Amino acid sequence: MFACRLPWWRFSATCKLRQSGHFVPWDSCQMLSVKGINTTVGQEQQAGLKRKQVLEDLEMNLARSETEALFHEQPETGNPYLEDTLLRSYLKTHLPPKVLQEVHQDLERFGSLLHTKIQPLSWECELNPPVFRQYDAWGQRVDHIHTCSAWRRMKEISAEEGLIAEAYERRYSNWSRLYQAVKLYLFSSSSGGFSCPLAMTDGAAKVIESLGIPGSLKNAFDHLTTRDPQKFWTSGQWMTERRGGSDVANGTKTVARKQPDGSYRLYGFKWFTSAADSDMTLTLARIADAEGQCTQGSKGLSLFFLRVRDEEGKLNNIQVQRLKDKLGTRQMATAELWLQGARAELISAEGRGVAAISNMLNITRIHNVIGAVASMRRMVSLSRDYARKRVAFGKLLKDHPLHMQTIARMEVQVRGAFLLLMEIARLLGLAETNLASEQELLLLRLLIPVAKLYTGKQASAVAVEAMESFGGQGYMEDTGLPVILRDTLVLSIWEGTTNILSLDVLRSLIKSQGQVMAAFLSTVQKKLELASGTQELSPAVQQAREAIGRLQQFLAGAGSEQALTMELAARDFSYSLARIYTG
Ligand code: UCC
Repeated sequence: MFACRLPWWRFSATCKLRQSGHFVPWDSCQMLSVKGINTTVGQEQQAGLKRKQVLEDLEMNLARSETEALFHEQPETGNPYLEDTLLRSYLKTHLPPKVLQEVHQDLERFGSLLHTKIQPLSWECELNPPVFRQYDAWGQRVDHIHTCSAWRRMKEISAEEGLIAEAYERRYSNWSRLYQAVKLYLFSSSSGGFSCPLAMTDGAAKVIESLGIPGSLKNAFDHLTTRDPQKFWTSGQWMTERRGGSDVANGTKTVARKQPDGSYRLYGFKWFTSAADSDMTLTLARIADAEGQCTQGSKGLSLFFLRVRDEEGKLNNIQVQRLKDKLGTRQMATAELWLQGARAELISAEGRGVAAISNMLNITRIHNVIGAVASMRRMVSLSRDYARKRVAFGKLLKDHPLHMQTIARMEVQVRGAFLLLMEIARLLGLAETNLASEQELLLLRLLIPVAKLYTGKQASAVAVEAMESFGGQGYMEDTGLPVILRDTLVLSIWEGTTNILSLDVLRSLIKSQGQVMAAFLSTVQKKLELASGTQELSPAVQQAREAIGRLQQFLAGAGSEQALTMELAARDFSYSLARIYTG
């Protein structure tokens, strides 16, 4: 017995039908009850057979058509570059015409590749996460992390597309960094998690470059920045130990022992080592003196370079304890590693490890912003496409004002975050080509933590909101939407949590004696002038300028009470800066 499924406005009139495997619409139920009255037995049998046939035909067609009507239209996106009108208009407004011409062609080609070839690989990475095999069949310890072919292909594509190389070749001078950021932004949500090793690879290249590419690191730098997929290396960033990843100064226990040849051997336990299949890494350790004693705190930390495996693929006195069981980013191997005398090279001045690795941190934090903006863009694009196709309450979702208001609000978030990202990439490009003014350098220092902390949080909120715009479908694993949400949730955690980044905003303020704020406000003022067409000082900026003077006095005389006030205000203050700038 099956109840007929009726349109919602006819809920009151259900009927029953025997011996049917399908839902039968209301009209055919009625037909059954009207026919078959006042007939002879023979006629009735014949009529019965006929009716049965008609009914079966009807049932089949109607049942099929009703089932078809139940299907949801799949949301789709096309070439992500061509579809991104804000990106294209940004490039048109900012890039010199010749650069724009070349970049446009490459991005159009890359966008098409992402849409047709790379996106399917990304799904393969999700379905085939890394597998760790500790022993071989004969009991030998092998510690092998097996990655899928799609993941390995991502590595080749990254080299071929110059996703790291572009920033260091500087073919477009100060615009190279922005161009690289745009390619990474397009790649990010189709990368199957490969953006993570790329972030660290970029950070490692940046550290080596900032050290002047010493002879011993030239080979590594060349591998990190090559376009040859056979030679391309990725790097890890092993900062987190068992005591956690935020308080690096107190949490790092790894000891470095100097060897007669000047190299070091590292002993310790690294708790989160992302992309553990990387070729090399940068890591922090404490150098032991002749008595085996180490300096504690930040001043005892130095920065080391090491190869993860030798030429034969044998681990560098490293044992893999296990892979992490993560909520998201499951495509990528994050491992716990024992360093048991790993051979390493000291690359910072002794005790300057944190300052040296901060170059890496700033790059990976920018990559975090790239990931956040890219994931928001993808979710909102899918949501918009769905709204054009999906009918509810008798009309397309796009014709429901409240639904569209919700999408429009998300779109505003993405656009603001995107422009903030472009601004940071533009400033970094200027800094790397020695074209940045003092003010631009200060602004860059402030905007990196501000953007990281703000967009990391935005991305999760937008992902949740966008997921809701698909109704129950958004919650279904095989739509791929939950993967985006899971992977987005890490963005406010890794590379410095929201609070740690808020304190970094304070650090930049204190270290510059408030000068980062002066740079911030005068830039905001210029932008307001440009937008309004008047040179008049906006009252808000005027007030803020006066506040800066007070802030500088405050910083100069800050005691423990003021420090507490500042710490408690740090997060809201940082959020405000992000909102003002994106506004
Ligand atoms: O743990 C992680 C993974 C999480 C797991 C997620 C799940 C796995 C997912 C895997 C998927 C792929 S990631 C690692 C996250 N950790 C961080 O990002 C570090 C967070 N902590 C910080 O950022 C702290 O603020 C520290 C470590 C920087 C604080 O260290 P110190 O030593 O206490 O800091 P100081 O003394 O203030 O700074 C030391 C020097 C100073 O320079 P000098 O000595 O010249 O004055 C600072 O100005 O470093 C400089 N410095 C910076 N310079 C510190 N930070 C910066 C900066 N951001 N930019 C420039």
